[in-house]
Amino acid sequence: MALQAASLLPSAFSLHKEGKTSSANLKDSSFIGVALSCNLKSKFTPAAGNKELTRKLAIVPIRAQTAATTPAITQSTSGQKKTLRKGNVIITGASSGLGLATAKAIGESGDWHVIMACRDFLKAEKAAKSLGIPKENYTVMHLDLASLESVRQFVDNFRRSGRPLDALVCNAAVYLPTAKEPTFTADGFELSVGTNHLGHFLLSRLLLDDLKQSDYPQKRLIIVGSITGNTNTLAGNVPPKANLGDLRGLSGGLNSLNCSPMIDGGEFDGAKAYKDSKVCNMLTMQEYHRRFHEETGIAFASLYPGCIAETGLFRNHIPLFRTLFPPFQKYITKGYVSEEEAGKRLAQVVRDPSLSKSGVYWSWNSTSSSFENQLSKEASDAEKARKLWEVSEKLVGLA
Ligand code: LMG
Ligand code: NDP
Ligand code: PMR
Repeated sequence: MALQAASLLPSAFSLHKEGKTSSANLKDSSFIGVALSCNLKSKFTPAAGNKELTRKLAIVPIRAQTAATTPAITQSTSGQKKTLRKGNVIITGASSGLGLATAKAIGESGDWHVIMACRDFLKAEKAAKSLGIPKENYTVMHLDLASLESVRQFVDNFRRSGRPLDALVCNAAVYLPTAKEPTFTADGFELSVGTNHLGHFLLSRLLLDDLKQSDYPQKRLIIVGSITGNTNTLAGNVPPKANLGDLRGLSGGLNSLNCSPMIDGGEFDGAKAYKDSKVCNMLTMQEYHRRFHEETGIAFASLYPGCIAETGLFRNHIPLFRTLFPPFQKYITKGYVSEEEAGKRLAQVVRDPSLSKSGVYWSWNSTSSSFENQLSKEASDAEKARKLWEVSEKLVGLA
């Protein structure tokens, strides 16, 4: 299954983990300052004395607490329509599932242009056509998040298109629950965290300048999170649980050569790697908020759109799971949501004026009203978010 996943990605390669560092002998390193056992540690030691950073970190607390409902989706979006120019939104992974449903919800309205950033150009084109998204309302552009080079090329291509950027949705993800061995991105990062977190980290950092330059009244950067990364929920307590530990595996490059492919330095576990990547997504959103919201006015948000139990996300799970999971979510947990409904929810976070608050992790209740949800202790740990930001910057070549 690991090889099968890798073969979906032309630029990915597979490696076995003979050289993997045992997690046991790494357990004593401290989180702050990260005393790493991996031989890559010197490359990833955060720069000392960054005063500018310290200053920015001191401002704007996260306001993602509970309560405050907003009206249901269908009543909300109209308002400013006629007076605004067409908005432009990039959605990664818009060739299926949530991303595609969001592209449809936004693309059929006529007041937004959707840039579908996808690794499989033809699949995305076909999907957009078959859903009847009007041609003039979308463009498919190639983006493989499992390659930093591809991310940079995508940003260049987008800039050459001359479009302003008003919203960015980091949606794409892979989930490899049955993989026995890790697979890797073109740059040698474990595939789930490399794609879901690091690819998006570089993409969003590069596109932040474009968002800043937009003259659109509401500019947004959205990173899709999930309940399964939040250990303050039942779903987040299904083993294996997310846990980034002290980030020693990430600091070592997640490459399995001299370091663990897991963020916390442990044994490879595909389901955990996915959940860890979602924690990274939610931490990254908050770090963006702390660093850039006040200065730029951009609203940074994350969300859990509900359990969309039939998407391609589960393509690598065992057939029994794929059969039982949808009825389990529909009738037992009642967490199930259709792709269409989830797409409308994410579309709200992109363009609904009532969801313009920054630093929020949005969720929806059973009547489809949005509310500001509470993140788990780890997923709202500001110190971990800062550390994650700094290590990620180095891994993607930004620092
Ligand atoms: C880990 O296991 C794996 O180790 C890891 O590799 C990765 O895959 C990870 O998160 C993904 O999962 C965790 C998981 C594996 O184990 C558990 O969660 C432990 C508990 C499992 C116990 C399952 C019992 C479920 C009880 C729910 C209530 C049952 C009510 C039955 C009603 C029947 C009505 C006819 O677990 C799995 O992979 C198992 C798959 C679980 C999927 C959902 C389970 C559905 C349970 C049945 C619901 C049926 C719904 C209606 C359809 C009827 C068909 C019988
Ligand atoms: P899908 O598998 O349907 O969609 C994932 C998308 O990501 C696909 O378009 C896929 O492309 C794309 N993708 C994967 N790898 C890459 C890559 N290297 N470069 C570019 N694109 C890539 O899953 P979902 O729609 O369910 O997932 C979308 C988001 O929703 C994810 O962030 C997931 O974590 C989140 N989520 C999903 C939940 C659910 O219940 N399904 C619940 C909570 C959150 P391709 O079509 O080519 O495979
Ligand atoms: Mg979960 C209210 C309960 C609830 C919700 C909302 C989800 C969402 N799950 C819940 C409960 C349970 N799940 C329970 C009680 C079990 C044990 C039977 C269970 C199991 C389970 C498995 C094996 N659930 C899963 C898996 C997966 O492989 C999925 C996963 O972890 O993907 C990372 C998954 C999910 N459950 C969810 C959601 C939204 C997912 C998948 C998507 C995601 O987080 O992105």
